[in-house]
Amino acid sequence: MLRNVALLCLFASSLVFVHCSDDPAAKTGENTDPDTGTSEDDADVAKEDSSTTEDAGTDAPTTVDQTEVEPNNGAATDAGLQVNALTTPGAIKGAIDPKDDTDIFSVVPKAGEFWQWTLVPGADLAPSLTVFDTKKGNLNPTVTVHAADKGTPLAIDQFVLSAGNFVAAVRDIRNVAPTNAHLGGPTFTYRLEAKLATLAPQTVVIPKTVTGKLSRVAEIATFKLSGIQGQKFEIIVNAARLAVPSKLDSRLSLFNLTTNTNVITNDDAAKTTDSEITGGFPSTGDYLVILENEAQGEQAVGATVPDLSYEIKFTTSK
Ligand SMILES: [Ca+2]
Ligand SMILES: [Ca+2]
Ligand SMILES: [Ca+2]
Repeated sequence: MLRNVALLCLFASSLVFVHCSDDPAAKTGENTDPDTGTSEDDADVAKEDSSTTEDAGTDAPTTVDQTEVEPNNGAATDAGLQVNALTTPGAIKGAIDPKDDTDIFSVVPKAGEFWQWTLVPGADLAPSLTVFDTKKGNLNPTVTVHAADKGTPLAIDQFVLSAGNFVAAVRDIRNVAPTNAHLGGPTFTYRLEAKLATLAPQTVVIPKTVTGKLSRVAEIATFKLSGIQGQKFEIIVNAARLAVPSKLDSRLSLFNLTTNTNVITNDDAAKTTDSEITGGFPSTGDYLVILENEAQGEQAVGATVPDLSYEIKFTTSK
C-alpha cells in the first residue's frame, strides 16, 4: 500500500520523472521466472523492495565531502535536469534556501548494494528525505521519511534491487502539502551522507518462523537462505495480522544472490497490508529476503517509534 504517490509527484512536476513507484501501472513486474508465482493478487508483485538491517554503520568512512550548487531543483533544461551529481560514498552540505527550495542529488548505485543514508539538519530545518529510482518501470521502491520536528535527523536503509538512475531529494516537510508553509533560508542547513554498508542478514534454515521488530521506520530486515532450483517456497509476513496488529506495512522481496537479480516482490497480499511471496527458486544457491516498512512516509520520525513488530514464516515444498 503505497501512499507516497502524492508526495513524489510533487517532485515529478519539476523532475520529469517518473517514478512514482507506486504507480499501479508500474507494478506489474518482473517475475523473472514464470514459475515464480506470486501469491496474491496484487499486481505489485515483483517490483520493488529494499532491505535491511542494520548497521553496517561501522564500516570505515570513505566519504567525499561536497557542497551543493544551485540550481538543483530538478527543473528540465536543455542540458538536462538541474540536479547535483553526488559522488558516493560521500556527503554533501546544503541549505533549503530560498523558501520552498528543493535539493536533488543524483546517484548510480548497483544492484545488490546496501546504502545507508543519513541526513543531519541544522536547528531550523524539519527535513524530508526521499530516495527513489527515476528509471521507468524500475523495480526499486521509493523510500521516504520526514521529521516530526525541526532539528530531527533522518536515516534510510536502501537495498538496491536493480541498477537505475536514482535521486535523493531534500526538502523541509513543512513546505509539503497540505502545510505549504513556504519556509527556508540560509540557516535551514543540512548534511546528507550516503554510505555503502555491509548487510548482516539473519541466516534462516527452512522451515522457520522468525519474529522481530524494526527499530525505526525506514530500517530494513534481511534474511539469508539457501534454495534448490525448482523447489517451491512460501514466505509469509504477519504484522497487521498479528493478534495485536503492529504498525508495520510490509513489503517483501526475494533477491537471488547468485545472479544478483530480484526474483519477486509483494507489497500486500489479498485483503491485508501484510506481504506474501510464493513460487519456485529459479536456481540453486543463496537468496536474500528483504523486509521493509512501506508506511515509512506517514510515520514521522520523532521521539517515539511506532510498533513495527513482525513474524515471518518460511516454508518450502517439493
Ligand atoms: Ca539548496
Ligand atoms: Ca535547490
Ligand atoms: Ca504492505
